[in-house]
Amino acid sequence: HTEDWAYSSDTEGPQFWAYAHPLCNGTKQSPINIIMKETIYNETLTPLVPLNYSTVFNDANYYLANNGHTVKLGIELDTRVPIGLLWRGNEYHYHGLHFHWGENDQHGSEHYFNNQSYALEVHIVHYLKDYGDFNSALNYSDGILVWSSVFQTSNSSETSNTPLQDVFKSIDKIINAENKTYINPLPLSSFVSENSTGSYYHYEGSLTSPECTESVMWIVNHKMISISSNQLLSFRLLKGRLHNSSNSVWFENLTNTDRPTQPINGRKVYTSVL
Ligand code: SG4
Ligand code: ZN
Repeated sequence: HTEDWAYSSDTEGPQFWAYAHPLCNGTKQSPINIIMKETIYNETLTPLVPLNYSTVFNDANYYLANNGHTVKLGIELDTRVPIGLLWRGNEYHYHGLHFHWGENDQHGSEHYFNNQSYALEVHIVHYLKDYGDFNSALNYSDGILVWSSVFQTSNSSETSNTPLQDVFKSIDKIINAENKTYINPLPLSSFVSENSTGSYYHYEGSLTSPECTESVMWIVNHKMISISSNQLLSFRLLKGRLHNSSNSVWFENLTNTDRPTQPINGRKVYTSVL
């Protein structure tokens, strides 16, 4: 086994991650299947307060990059303006955003709702500002907050997602690992379902890829975002990194970039939705 990891492979897929990345065998892993009727209403789950989520930084460079494992959105900002959110008295700052998708519209999201996977999931990754930076925050059980939205497709053209059209049509330009392309500035709020700061599920878990660190406060929106089937097609053409195993070398097909759901191990899933 190598340090390298992949989503689909004989020797580097999710069932082998723990050999080189032992935290992936932990008891608070992500993603999970959210069974809605088993979630527990909790009145302390107050609405998230986004900071600069609607701001378009016209002076910044916004880009999409294929890092060999996912498509990532990066923002190159000159000035240090806080982008992030307030939640339960803590300030979390934006670290990055990426997607998980599947080979067809019925599969791809990492979190399941009532045993059902959906076409796409976006993760907006934040770290608790008081811990200094992303890497330091990984040392604390509440260090990272991932705000997640699941996308649902339909074949009707009315469901095409206009705010994200520019993002989706640029995926064609980053088919190979390490490709990068600049896109028009857009607000981060485009990646969150509308009016959803107050209705979400919350549980404590991990990063969903190696090192699988158990430091994530998960916030999974209740409301899904709509997207047309066509807008998803180019995700499925993406290529990952060059992988090596004992007797072969290959470019990973970057689809089904979802880790299987993990055991709940007695954890509680809370909801702000009455
Ligand atoms: C994927 O491996 C992404 O490539 C990583 O993003 C991401 O790490 C990692 O998943 C874990 O994040 O929200 N799915 S997750 O738990 O965003 C981070 C990048 O490396 C830190 C850009
Ligand atoms: Zn993710």
